[in-house]
Amino acid sequence: MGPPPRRAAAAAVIVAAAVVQVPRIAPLVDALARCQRRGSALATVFESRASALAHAPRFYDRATADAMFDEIAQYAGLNFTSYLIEGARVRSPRRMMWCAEGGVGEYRFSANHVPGLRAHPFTPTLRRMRRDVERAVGKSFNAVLINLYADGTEHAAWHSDDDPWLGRDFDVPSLSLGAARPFRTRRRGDVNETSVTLGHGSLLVMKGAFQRDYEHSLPRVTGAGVRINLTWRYITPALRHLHNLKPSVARVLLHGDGVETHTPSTRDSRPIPTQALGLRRLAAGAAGRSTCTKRLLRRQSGAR
Ligand SMILES: O=C(O)CCC(=O)C(=O)O
Ligand SMILES: [Mn+2]
Repeated sequence: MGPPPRRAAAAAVIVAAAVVQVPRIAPLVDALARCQRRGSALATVFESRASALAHAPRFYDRATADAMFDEIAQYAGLNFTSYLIEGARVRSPRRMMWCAEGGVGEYRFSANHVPGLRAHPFTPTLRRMRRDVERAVGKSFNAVLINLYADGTEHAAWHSDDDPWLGRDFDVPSLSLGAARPFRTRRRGDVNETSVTLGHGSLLVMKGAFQRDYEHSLPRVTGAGVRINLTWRYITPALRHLHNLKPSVARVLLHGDGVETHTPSTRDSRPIPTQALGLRRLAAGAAGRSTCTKRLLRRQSGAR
């Protein structure tokens, strides 16, 4: 026995209405999916002349980012590196590991970065991340610098990724996993800063002339947990031999005279407390110098 005729007629009307509504529901479903994916695509933070910063706060979903964090945090190659500054060995303010392929060898930030970071092969997880980053950015990358910050005291001092072997203008994608930390940028010689919070699974891209026009840093914070960051780079094959030259020297070789050099801003010339140098001294040697001089020495050494 079926439903009474009046109820059957009402059900037919409801079904017909639902069918008619399908085309109207489809955009709503799309919008919902977009909401869920929101943050997975790169959006511009700022653009200025030939430089830009773009950010995707949720490039990887939580579960994917968790699995990547758990694996990478175990990499045995993640260790402190050190710089020779006026005879003193100075430890880096975070652990690092350099992975490269296609014949790219060790990485030295500068002539003082001895012995530098030896090149490790890409793991399957790093290959997968590189593929995802390459798709999002539309460029190829043959190396990645992994940083591990054990807590909020570990940090990255103001610097630019202006290593000569990267060429002139290029994109540097930066993937973050673990504790969220503020990432600061400022135009060279300027005191105004822009800060972006880099959270678990986020992707930031420093684009174009960013490394020539801007500096960036990851300041100390209180109470942060472990954070991992991966900056992807493309080492230009013809420029491989330039990796261990100081930027000022290499710029002259690369671009000739007249190109801006990496001079400290007015803000950097102000004396700052020793602990703000961002590096732990392992040997005596610079104790008698002013904090300003120490800061300049560190910058000239390429330490970061
Ligand atoms: O950890 C970060 O977000 C920045 C790291 C960085 O600037 C670098 O490795 O050159
Ligand atoms: Mn950097």
